[in-house]
Amino acid sequence: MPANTPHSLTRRRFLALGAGAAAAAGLAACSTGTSPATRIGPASPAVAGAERARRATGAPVRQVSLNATVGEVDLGGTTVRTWTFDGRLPGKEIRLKRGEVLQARLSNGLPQPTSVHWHGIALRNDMDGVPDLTQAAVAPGGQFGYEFTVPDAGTYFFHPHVGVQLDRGLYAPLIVEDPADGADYDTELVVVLDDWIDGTGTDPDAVLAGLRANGMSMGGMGSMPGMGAGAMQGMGGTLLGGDAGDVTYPHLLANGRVAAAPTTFATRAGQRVRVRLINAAADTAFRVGIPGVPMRVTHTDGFPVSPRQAEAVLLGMGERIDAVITVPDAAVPLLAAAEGKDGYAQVLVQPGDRRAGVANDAALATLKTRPVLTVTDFAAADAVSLPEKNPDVMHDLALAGPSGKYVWTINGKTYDPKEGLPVHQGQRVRLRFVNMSMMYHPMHLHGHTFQVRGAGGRGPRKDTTIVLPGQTVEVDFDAGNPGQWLAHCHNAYHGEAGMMTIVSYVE
Ligand SMILES: [Cu+2]
Repeated sequence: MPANTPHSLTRRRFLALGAGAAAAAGLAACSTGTSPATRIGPASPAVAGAERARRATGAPVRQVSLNATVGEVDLGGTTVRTWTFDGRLPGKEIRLKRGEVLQARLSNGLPQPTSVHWHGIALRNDMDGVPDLTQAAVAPGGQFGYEFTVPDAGTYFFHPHVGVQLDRGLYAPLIVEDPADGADYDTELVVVLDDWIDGTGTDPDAVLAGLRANGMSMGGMGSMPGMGAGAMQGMGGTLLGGDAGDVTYPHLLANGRVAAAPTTFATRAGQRVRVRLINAAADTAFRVGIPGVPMRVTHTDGFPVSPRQAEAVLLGMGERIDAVITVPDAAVPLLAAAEGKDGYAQVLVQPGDRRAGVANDAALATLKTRPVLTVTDFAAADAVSLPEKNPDVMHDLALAGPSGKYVWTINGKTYDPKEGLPVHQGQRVRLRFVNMSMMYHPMHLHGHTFQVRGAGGRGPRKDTTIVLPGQTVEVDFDAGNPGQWLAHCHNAYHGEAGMMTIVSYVE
């Protein structure tokens, strides 16, 4: 089915068509369990062995503490009570060099169990932060010590992997520097994007409960606040091919601030700035650009691509893009427009004492008329492109939901920690994401960076990639990091409503 399925199709009808297509393709037969007895679990010697192989003797150790806490945060004129790391939004950036060791002590001051997942890092499995799969959740008042080597440079972030805690304020950048960094830029700007609802009279747990209570009527028919972005705000004209989201957010944030009270990046005209864009939202994709200022895109999800000039880029939830800009002789807004929804966030790029107003409708309108580069426009740099090889194993992940209930499935099932897609160490693995639903899904694989297979062969290296409605996306990776790894939708509500499975290394 084409990605531009007519919007007049109802979700239910589309699902019926999707089910038929799946049966025709034989997808119904593809679900495969892995027995816990044969699994290479987080405590396996193979996991410790992989970490030893990554760690150089005498590798520097960087120590940080993370206190998950409840408190008030000012979003820029609006104060909300929420959950953050150490009272900051975003949390304090962690920055280290490739090959260094991160020791992070998490203290849980929240009323719920929590964990930290180090999004995009090919780390040891027992430090991946997935409760019941790689560790026990950290109870309220409890602590956990994370320790792992960071093998690859790039732009990453971290967040809990419990419930919909990601949709509170528990996130921060994790930047891994490469010795060659800085050759083509003078300074850096890290921009974390978010959609915000917590502490505005509701919270993410209540939003999820509302979606579940509304079931099939989600998508704008319900009367509950917080729901209905898809139907109410632009089924048409988006890059997402269908519903833009399940939740209507009162605020959109860049580096913790609403557009009306943005942060300012003080710089100088002519400076080359490496902009590290991170989408930490739960249910919102962003179209990002600086009207009139071209961006030279250099990395997707931390890994280098053949550089491309872009006027705008699309970031789904969990995705990152690095781009170099040259600061003009005028203040300009870096705009992040919520794709298919209303609203935007911004950071002001301000050379010297040049003043900028907040972005106006004209600047936003300009952004929305410019070409947008998406995953299909990028190819991995030669140095990180996987060598051509036929896959040793292929797994289909049929993405569907919801029908009747607010449930999102992979291969007809909701997440079951005992089920998985078996792989063996050393295999070339191909995952095929087959989207049978009306909504896009940013699909994320833990512990690996796959290579998207583009129409012309080799696409970019990524750990999160958007799969549009009706689309099939193939990704390849080499199974070189033993353990149990989630593969899931990075829409926090979809993941929690079932759309997660496990890439399961087995003996
Ligand atoms: Cu999804």
